[in-house]
Amino acid sequence: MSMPGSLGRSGSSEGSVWSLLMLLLLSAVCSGAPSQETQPSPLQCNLSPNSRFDCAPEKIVSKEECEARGCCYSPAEHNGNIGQPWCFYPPSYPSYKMDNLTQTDRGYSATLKRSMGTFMPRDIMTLQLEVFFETESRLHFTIKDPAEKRYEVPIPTPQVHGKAPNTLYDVQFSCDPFSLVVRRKSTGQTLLNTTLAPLIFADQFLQISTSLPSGYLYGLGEHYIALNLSLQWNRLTFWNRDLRPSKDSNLYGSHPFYLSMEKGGSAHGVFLLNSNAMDVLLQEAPALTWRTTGGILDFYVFLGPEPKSVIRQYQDVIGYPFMPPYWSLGFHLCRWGYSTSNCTRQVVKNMRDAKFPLDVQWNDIDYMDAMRDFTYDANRYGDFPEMVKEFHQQGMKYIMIVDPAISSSNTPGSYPPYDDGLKRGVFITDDKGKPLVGKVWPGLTVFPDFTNPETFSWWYDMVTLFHDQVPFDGMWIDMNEPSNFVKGSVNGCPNNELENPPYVPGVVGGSLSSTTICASSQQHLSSHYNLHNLYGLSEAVATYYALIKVLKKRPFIISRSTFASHGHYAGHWTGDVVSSWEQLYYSVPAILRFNMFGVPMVGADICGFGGNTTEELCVRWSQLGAFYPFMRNHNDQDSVSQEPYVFSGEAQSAIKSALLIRYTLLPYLYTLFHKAHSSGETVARALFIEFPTDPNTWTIDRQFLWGEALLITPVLEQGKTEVNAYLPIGTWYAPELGTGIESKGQWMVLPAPLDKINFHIRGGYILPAQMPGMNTEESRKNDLLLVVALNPDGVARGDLYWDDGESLGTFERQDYTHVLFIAANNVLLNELIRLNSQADGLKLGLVTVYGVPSPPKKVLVNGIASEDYSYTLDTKVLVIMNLSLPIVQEFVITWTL
Ligand code: MIG
Repeated sequence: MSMPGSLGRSGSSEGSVWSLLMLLLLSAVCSGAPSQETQPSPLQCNLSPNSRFDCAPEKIVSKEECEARGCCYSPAEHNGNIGQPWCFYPPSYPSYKMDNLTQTDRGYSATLKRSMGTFMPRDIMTLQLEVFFETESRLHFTIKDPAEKRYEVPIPTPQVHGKAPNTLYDVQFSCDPFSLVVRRKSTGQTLLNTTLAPLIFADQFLQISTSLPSGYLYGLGEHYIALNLSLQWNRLTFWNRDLRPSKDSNLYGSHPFYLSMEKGGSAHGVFLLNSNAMDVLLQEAPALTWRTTGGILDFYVFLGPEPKSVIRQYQDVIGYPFMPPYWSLGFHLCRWGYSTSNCTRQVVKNMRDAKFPLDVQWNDIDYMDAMRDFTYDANRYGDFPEMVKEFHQQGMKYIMIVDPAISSSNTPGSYPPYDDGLKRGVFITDDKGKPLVGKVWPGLTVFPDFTNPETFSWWYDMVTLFHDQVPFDGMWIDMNEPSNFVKGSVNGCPNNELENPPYVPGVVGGSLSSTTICASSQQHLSSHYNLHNLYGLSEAVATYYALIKVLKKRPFIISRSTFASHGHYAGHWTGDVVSSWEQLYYSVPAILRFNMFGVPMVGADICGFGGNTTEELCVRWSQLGAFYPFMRNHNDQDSVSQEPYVFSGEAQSAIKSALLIRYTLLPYLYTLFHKAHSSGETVARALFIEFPTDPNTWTIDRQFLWGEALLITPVLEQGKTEVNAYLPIGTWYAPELGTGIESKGQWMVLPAPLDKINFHIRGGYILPAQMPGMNTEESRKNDLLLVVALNPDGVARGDLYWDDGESLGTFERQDYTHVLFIAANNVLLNELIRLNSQADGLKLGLVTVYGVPSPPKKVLVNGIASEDYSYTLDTKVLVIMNLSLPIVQEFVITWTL
């Protein structure tokens, strides 16, 4: 059914009649002159503070300057990080007028014209609007300069022909001033409404504002901020930067995507595909303003309606996450300052001796010869290759750091990465066309331009040559904002419009070249001004393709800098977090946000990177970190040691128990990563995503879920031995208690002594688990365990995804095993969805059933009575042992009550 206002249908006669009517209506509006032009009236300046949009975004203006712009002036007190604007647009401020709205085979197209310029230089007076009804739940629209091609973000997006026959949205336009309104048909809720403030589209300043349906807004990373974003005059800046996580700062990555909750628990998302330096302004109207400094306006709107669908629909555009190797879900250990290979060996040995699981040992820049990429120090790391091979023999993997900046001050002929790169023209150039020279760890450096195809093949060659010597398993790419120890370059930057744009977003340092290279430096695809925010992504993509060819196995890459679509290629760690309780807490919203961005492989440096940790902090951080999708303890060179084995016996056993819980749950975690890879699900999941109809969950960011079935409640404060937990509606089993808690959605205080991380299993779910080992090579051979958490009806379901854990494209080639587990009516059975030989040796050893109301009279395994079980009356837990059931064969386990 076409609803009034819908322009979404053209197929049925009803649709076309309606569209025709709308067109008539629109043209009528467009030809009529608006009242304020026929009769000039005094400015309407009596707008409520929340409805004021900044008319002086680029500088502080006086009353006179403000009024000369045709704007209203009213000084106010400062609150929030930017405060309400003193100079703001009156409703009559000139904007674009829409003409020639026509139907196309993909949606609509129209011309937007402005007759008067703004206060910004080089307004583009005529624009082209294209609206694409791409899918039922995805609307796409662009606003561009029809006369001159402008920079567009070079990431692959779906190419859709034709127009979705039915849509969850409708779009309405008004002509003068131009605005666009997107509504959800089912509820009539307005999702996007650009009427609130004028559209500005100047060469280096593009601004569009929209209303929001509620104050519940998420996303817009990377920032050091709570999960639910504050709308109190908040400014979020996007310009990738090497900066330890701190408030009101642009950090390492840019993800211009938000998710907004609507009344009733529906959600929608908006993605602005634009990589220029950008600010997003939030105010309590509630409203959001995008301000970007170049490119085009390229918007996607995702209608959900569930938050989960919004996130999947976003990933339909940017790409689903890569499938990680199984070993990468184990524990990773790193530190800056392992000065020799023997020192690194000793760390591994200490871990073994103290019986901590460890899958991946890492090295920081210490291994390098004079801190140069693709070299190793002949004295301190002379037996580097042997060290890595030894780790492999112990069932472990190895990862080392690589920085993008290439040392440029070597004797010619002595350092191939530079000599070869120079010959092949792979470096970013300055205004004279010469490689731009900055300074990073090795001293003078140049910066590879990963938007150049030649750089891809040069990078592949360097990675290959190094891997021929040192058989590493993955790469850690740091400093790729790109970070630079000098501003711009050793010669500074030229004075031009790219270095000093008319509007500089709220970047730390006040200048685009602060801690990075000159904005006007030149890359293959465009200026660095346009491409800066893609530097880390482009390095990740080059590294991904290099590793596929070199390893012929799944690449594993952890990158500091990221942009939308990063998760398709690599993971992320949250950079130089400080060892503090505050940073411990903020790591939770950070991890949850990256999961919403399609980067599920994410973690913070456990125990903190900068500064000295304490034993208590490190224990709590390890407990939380055991539930980061990416679990790595990493430390700065000057801080006190924080490897698990340096602490007291009590602390060590607390950390060990958290690690063993993680290792036990790895089959579940791996299955979640498969779901992320195959269908865009989140791994670490915010509560509101799973329970969107419960508004209590909308602000929770001190707890989170793994998938649907595991609720994690870490201690995030010093000295606490209790923790507040919200249990959403349902049954929740704490493993040590057994008995389920029936919650209607309520807060509880849980005991949380130092040796305990609280987690709950959700009734109705079955988790695949496995006996832990000292690494995943060991654990993958152990017996499987099933944790069956019955709901009040005695029902539960779950599944296991299994493959060889490292080959490329196992899912795509269908070379995997997928088994469903179903419990109902006192029967547990499996259903074999797909089998491959990898799961052949895998046996189910033990089943734990939570929520069995009374003692079983007998237990049958495949029809044969078994005595190998125990039942505990006060916990209502049934444990069935010594099973030895091949997972690739059907089984039936029955308990008769
Ligand atoms: O300028 O390689 O965020 O994890 O230990 C510092 C040394 C460079 C920053 C990374 C950090 C790493 C450090 N690096």
